Amino acid sequence: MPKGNASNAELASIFATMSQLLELTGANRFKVNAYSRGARVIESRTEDLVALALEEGAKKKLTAIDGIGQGIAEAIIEFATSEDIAEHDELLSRVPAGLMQVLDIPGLGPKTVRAMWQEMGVEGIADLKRIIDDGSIKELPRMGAKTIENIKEAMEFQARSGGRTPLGIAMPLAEAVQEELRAVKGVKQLQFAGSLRRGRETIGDLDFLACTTKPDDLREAFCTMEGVEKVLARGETKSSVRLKRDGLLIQADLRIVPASSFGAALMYFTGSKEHNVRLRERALKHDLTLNEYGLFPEDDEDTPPQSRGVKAVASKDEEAIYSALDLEFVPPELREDDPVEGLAATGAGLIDVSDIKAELHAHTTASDGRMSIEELAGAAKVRGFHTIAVTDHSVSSAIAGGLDPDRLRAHIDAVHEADGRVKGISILAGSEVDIKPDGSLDYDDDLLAALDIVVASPHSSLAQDPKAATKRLVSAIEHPLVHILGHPTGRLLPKRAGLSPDMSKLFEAAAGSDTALEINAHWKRLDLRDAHVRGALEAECLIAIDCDVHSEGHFDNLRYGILTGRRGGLTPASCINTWGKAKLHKWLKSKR
Ligand code: DGT
Ligand code: CA
Ligand code: CA
Ligand code: ZN
Repeated sequence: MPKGNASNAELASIFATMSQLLELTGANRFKVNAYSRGARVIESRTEDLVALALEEGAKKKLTAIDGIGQGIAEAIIEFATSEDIAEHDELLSRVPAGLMQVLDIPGLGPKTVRAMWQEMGVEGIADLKRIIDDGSIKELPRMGAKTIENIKEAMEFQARSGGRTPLGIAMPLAEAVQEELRAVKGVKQLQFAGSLRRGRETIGDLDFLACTTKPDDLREAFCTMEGVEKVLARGETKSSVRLKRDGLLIQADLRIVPASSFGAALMYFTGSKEHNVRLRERALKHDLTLNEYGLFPEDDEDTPPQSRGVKAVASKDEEAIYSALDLEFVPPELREDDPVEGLAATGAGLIDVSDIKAELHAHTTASDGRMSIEELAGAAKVRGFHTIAVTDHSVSSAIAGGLDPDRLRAHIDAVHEADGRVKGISILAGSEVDIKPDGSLDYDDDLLAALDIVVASPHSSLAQDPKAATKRLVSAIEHPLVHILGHPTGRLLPKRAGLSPDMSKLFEAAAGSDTALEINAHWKRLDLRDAHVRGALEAECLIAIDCDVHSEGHFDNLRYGILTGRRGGLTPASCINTWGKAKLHKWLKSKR
């Protein structure tokens, strides 16, 4: 598919990115410089190079331009004809996406960022913040107090550029604020609402609701709490602040409402807008009117009922309002669309964090994880899991320390040996095996058959065209030795879209071959995403929710995977991680 409307600027930015990626991966200077020069040259040209690349004798015409060599000319032609550059995809798959944000911090060059990544395991802003906070950043060369101070300043500045905040960043921040404000004298109720309560994958702003006997105190606490950079509004019922914490800049609203209408306000400000609209329509059909103060009898007056002392039919809690509308309670995660349909399909018995009994996608120090087999097993045991699967990377993921067949054989023995030694949890020998662009797997069948569990995931060529991506993923799903398709699209929030296969074909294949589809719980992935989960369930697929553990903290991302599952209507029965040990192991063995 020719990319007819791509501009020189777009092309230039790809080459500039590639140059940075090359530098981060430690490529030689010549190539790094050639690409960055190429980017500048491309940007400065007035003729349309993408169009030129589709002409007869394109290569000759392109290399005739000073600053464009063979390699770059070929890449431009590849871009013009196929819409992507394989080398670009390959580089993107090797470098953690968060690292580019670190590189974007003013004053941080590729050399320093590479050292942070390779020597301290920094993969994004949160990691950088961690090594600054615990002081380990000082171990890097030329890292004095002044430099560190500058980096901190710059991180805050970068965060200002804004955009929507990933769920996994917004949630801990909102919970911290919630806890602080609940401790303020007079506060009876305080709860975040909005998209965060609905568990959306990204969050625009934070919405808090409160009931208090001392509104002045709460307003004061809100407007002066840690990190408030600017008070945008400070009214009777609504205050707004710009909040800056941990390098993140986000707006937060606080609404103080009467205790008698807390439920109605919580419902209104949880949204979504669409859900509210449906509820109001439904109210009208019942001769009722619904607003943020309550559900009232409809009487055709212009003045709102609450200001005329009209008694609400329901207002104090959400349950009562749904019930007065003849609806079951709709969990916030399902409040995106029609309340009746949404609920009728899946309202009761949605999955919960406490249902999860196994982690089936985890890495150790054998590839790019931070924990040994024993440490991983210990962390899983603490969480009450009956099973942990060790699934290190396969040989193609070289940058992630992927195991060649000999190392994998030794690793299988080490895992089985640990399983015999460690009591109270079952440790499975597995692999996160790369699905190559053509759909073949990274190990031969004999080796795969020696594994207790196989998670097959795409890591490279993630800009592949949809048809090829569908074929690739379907063949992995249908491979008789594969148990789980890991992070099916390979997307990374917020920027990398990942593969866009025909999902219905994937669902059909997965249901037909009894292969589970993963919800990767890392907040950067959430892949399957909510809508995909719903589709998969409609096709009667099995779902796995896994944390893709690389370090102990990753286990805590489980809640984001659960929220995503709930948004898709997931119940425990369809999620293999909730099954008892005997059932899970029997299912695993059915593919051996
Ligand atoms: P966000 O912040 O962009 O991630 O998304 P939300 O859903 O948190 O939206 P936000 O913060 O603009 O408003 C919070 C909730 O308030 C929203 O989900 C529904 C409710 N709401 C806000 N504005 C309107 C409106 O104009 N009509 C209705 N029906 N509801 C609204
Ligand atoms: Ca919001
Ligand atoms: Ca808001
Ligand atoms: Zn993984």
